[in-house]
Amino acid sequence: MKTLNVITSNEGKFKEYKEKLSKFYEVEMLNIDYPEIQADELEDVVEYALDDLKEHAPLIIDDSGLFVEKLKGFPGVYSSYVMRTLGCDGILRLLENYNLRKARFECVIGFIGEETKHFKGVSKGYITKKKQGTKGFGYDPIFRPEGREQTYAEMRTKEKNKISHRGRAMDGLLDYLKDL
Ligand code: ITT
Repeated sequence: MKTLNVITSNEGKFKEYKEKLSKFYEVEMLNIDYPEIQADELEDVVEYALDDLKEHAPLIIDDSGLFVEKLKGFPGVYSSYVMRTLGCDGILRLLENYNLRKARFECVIGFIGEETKHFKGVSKGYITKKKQGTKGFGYDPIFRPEGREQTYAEMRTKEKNKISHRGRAMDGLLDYLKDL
């Protein structure tokens, strides 16, 4: 079985990649630093980083973010910093006075195999009024996907992967790989 390196520092992301891709690949986590530029679009961050990582191919990197409508897309590309500083509680506080709580998660996978590709996945949903659930990672306890009663933190990895931004981006990747 071919090895696919997932370059990330985030164990939660890796668990999701492993759940969905290990049928097809030996999925390995490589926690190595790569340059992350500050850009308006996740795609640009991924594009820049890939250049530095070619020696580890075949590989994927993942840049994701939570975009809250009432906050004009914040934290978006700043999601990592905001998680470390304000956390889920900070987002809940910023939305304290709002009933309209639409948000979306975006994930861009950068892939280097025979060629370099991007795959994007989006999941729409809502920020809950309080934290719910203990599974998952990051903003999962405060994000309820559209059409569901549970937050991502109340779902098993397999269930989240069926509908999530990352799961959808992985569907694009798998679709591409099956045609090679
Ligand atoms: P990398 O090493 O892969 O870059 P990271 O945790 O810094 O790991 P990102 O910059 O892509 O990853 O993620 C931005 C923030 O959004 C970070 O705090 C994540 O925990 C959070 N996040 C990303 N995907 C998420 C998901 O599926 N559910 C909840 N939070 C998520």
